[in-house]
Amino acid sequence: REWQTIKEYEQIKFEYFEGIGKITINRPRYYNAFTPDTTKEMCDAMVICRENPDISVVVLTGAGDKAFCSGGDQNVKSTAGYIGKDGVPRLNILDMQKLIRSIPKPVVAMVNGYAIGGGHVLHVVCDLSIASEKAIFGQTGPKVGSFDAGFGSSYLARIVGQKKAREIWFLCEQYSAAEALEMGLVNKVVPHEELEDVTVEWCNKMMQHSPLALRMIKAGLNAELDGQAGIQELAGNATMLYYMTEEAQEGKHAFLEKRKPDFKKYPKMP
Ligand code: 2NE
Repeated sequence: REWQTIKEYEQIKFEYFEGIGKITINRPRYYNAFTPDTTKEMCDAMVICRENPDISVVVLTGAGDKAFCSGGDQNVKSTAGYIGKDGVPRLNILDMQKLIRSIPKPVVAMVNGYAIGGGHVLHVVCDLSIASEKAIFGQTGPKVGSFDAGFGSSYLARIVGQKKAREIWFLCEQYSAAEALEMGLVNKVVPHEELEDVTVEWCNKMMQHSPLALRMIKAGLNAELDGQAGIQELAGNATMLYYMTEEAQEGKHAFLEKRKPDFKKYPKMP
C-alpha cells in the first residue's frame, strides 16, 4: 500500500491512500508523546481532513511498534500546561479532541502499542478503535500529576460504565488489548501485523456507505452527550440538508428577486 504524503510536518506524518487520511504521531523516541507543536500539527492535518472532499475517513496512529501515544510529553510540562516552541504553556490537545469529535467523517484509532494518559484519551474520543494484540491501555494522570476530567472521563464512562471508568482513573493500572475488548473500550483486536490491513478494510466498508448517513449518525450520537455544542452540530447538519431543498432556495430567490416567497407549493410531510 503506497501512502502519499499530503503535507510535510516536523512531528507527525500526514498521508493519503484511496479516500483515507492517515495522521501518524511521529515521535517514537518518546513513545509518541505530544508537545504543543505536535498537537498543533495534528490539528492542522485534521482541519485539512475536514475540508478535503477526497478524504472520507481519518485514521490516527503512532509511529513504530511500541506506542500509539503516551500522552503529554513530560519533558515540556510546565506549571500551566505544556510548553512548545513559542514558550507559552497550553493544553491544546483538547482542541484536537474537539476536532476528532466534530469532524463529520469517521475517525479510526489504529492502536499499535501503548495508549497511555492523554494518548489513551485520544483513542477514546475516536469513533472506532482497532487494536493490535500488543496494545496496552491506561490512564496515568493521578500518578504523574495530571487528569482529564472532560471527554477523558465522562465519555470514557459512557463507553465502559461508571465503575470501570473510576477504576481506570483511580488505580492507574494498565490493561491488555483483550481486557480492553472485554470492557468495550475497543472495537476489535487483531494480530499486530494485520493491524493496518484490518483498519483499511474497515475504512473501505464505511466508504461504501452513504457519507451523509454516517455524518448524521455521528452528529446524532454526539448530540446526545454534548449539550448545546452537540445540538449545534446536529442542527448545522440539518441546515445543510435544508439548503439542499427547493423550499429553502425559494426563500433566497424571492429575497433576491424582491418578491414574496411562495412556500405553499412545498409538501408538508406527515
Ligand atoms: C508508556 C509507558 C508505560 C512505557 O513504559 P516502558 O517501560 O515500556 O518505556 P519507558 O522506558 O518508560 O519509555 C521509553 C522512552 O519514552 C519516554 C521515556 O521517558 C523513555 O525515554 P528514555 O528513558 O529512554 O529517555 N517517554 C514515554 N512516555 C513519555 C512521555 N509521556 N513524555 C516524555 N517521554 C516519554 C511509560 O513510558 C509511561 O508511563 N509513560 C508516561 C505516560 C504518562 O504519564 N503520560 C502523561 C499523562 S498526563 C497526559 O497525557 C495528559 C492529561 O492527563 C490531561 C491532559 C493532557 C495530557
